Amino acid sequence: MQRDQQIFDIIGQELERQRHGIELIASENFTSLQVMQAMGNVMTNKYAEGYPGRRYYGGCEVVDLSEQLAIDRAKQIFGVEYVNVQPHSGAQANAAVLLAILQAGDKILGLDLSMGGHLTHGSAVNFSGKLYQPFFYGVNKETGLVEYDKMEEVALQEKPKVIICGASAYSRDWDYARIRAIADKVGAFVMADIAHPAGMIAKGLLNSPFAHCHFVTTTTHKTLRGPRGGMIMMGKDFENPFGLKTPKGEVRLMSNLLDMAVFPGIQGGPLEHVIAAKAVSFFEILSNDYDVYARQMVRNAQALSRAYLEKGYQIVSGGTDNHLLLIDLRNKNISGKKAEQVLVQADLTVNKNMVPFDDKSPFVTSGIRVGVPAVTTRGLKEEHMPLIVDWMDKLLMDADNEGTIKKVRGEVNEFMKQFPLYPEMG
Ligand code: DSN
Repeated sequence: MQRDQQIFDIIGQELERQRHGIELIASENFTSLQVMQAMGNVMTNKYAEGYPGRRYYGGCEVVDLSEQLAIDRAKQIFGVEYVNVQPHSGAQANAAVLLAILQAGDKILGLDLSMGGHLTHGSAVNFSGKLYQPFFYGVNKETGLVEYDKMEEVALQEKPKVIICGASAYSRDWDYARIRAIADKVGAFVMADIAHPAGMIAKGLLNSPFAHCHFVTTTTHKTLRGPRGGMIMMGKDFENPFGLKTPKGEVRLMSNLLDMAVFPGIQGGPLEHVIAAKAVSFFEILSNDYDVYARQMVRNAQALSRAYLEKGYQIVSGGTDNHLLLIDLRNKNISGKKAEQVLVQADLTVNKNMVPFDDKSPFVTSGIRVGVPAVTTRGLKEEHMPLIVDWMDKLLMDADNEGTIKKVRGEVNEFMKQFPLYPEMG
């Protein structure tokens, strides 16, 4: 077969882009080389619908080993009883949990997307807002903190079947015990989506959701630094409350319902090559190196936060407990869209983001979201965070000056040479 040089050249360009820039998108990271190597393997050739030991195809005895290893390692990391490593993404993981516990039209309660929530927590443009009836809680206008009183008020009024906590742009920890107490008052399940802070939770640096939330979902590629994918967990399995039984009359456990919701509910064949790479990343998370990494992420985020505050930037909630910051640019007279554009031109990659009570559209926004998982993997430490803020401030305060953009881009590219990325790739 002739080599497809065109696409490999494009992949090479992406490698160079990642090497030269400062990656500050809070949901991105750089996997290890061995995670990537495991992802590009012969298991992509294998159909394995079903689960280890109970598949719908022959020849699954080897992929069973790697999927079981991924499950066992994830159980060890989080100290949980149930793990499903097959969801192709965090959105799929959330879809499977909702499919397992809800009927069409049921009420769900999540954090408003415009306040930091996620599309799959009830947004009108997503399956979660179309199939189910969504209600929302938000954050306080003054403090930027989740309003648990409002969550309780809406829960008592609407009696949702599930309360969803977790966010895409919220820099503070969650009170899972309080959420469970609210859910118990109305007989709701609790689903925690820890896609963003999972890495810190894995190492005990943030509150653990597992004792309080019935279901916990995550992605594997953000702070967990694995391949792109999703995962569902339960601290403890339990008898399904819907009275569903097997054909032999045995009561199905919740784990059976979740497995069935992933396959055949919403997915077909699992991506066994990606599951092998998930297993590798879990192996890495169990190491001391990852412990050091997780702690450095928190230190870097806090150093970044201090540097922004010193330059007069407004951080929603005033700071961070995790790996990200949401910056409200309204006092700096620049939109999120314009900020993203000028920063990206200088190889500082961020994403524009709505801030709570934003008066601009999601296409323009008043803020940017900034995160440290990727720069921490590159090896940047606390002392480097003020440098990043200095460059950003120069760009944002002089956004139409091509000369400033060119100068900062040159400095950024030169600076990042100290932090090699995938040197093995040449
Ligand atoms: N796209 C993810 C993020 O950037 O946070 C959420 O799905």
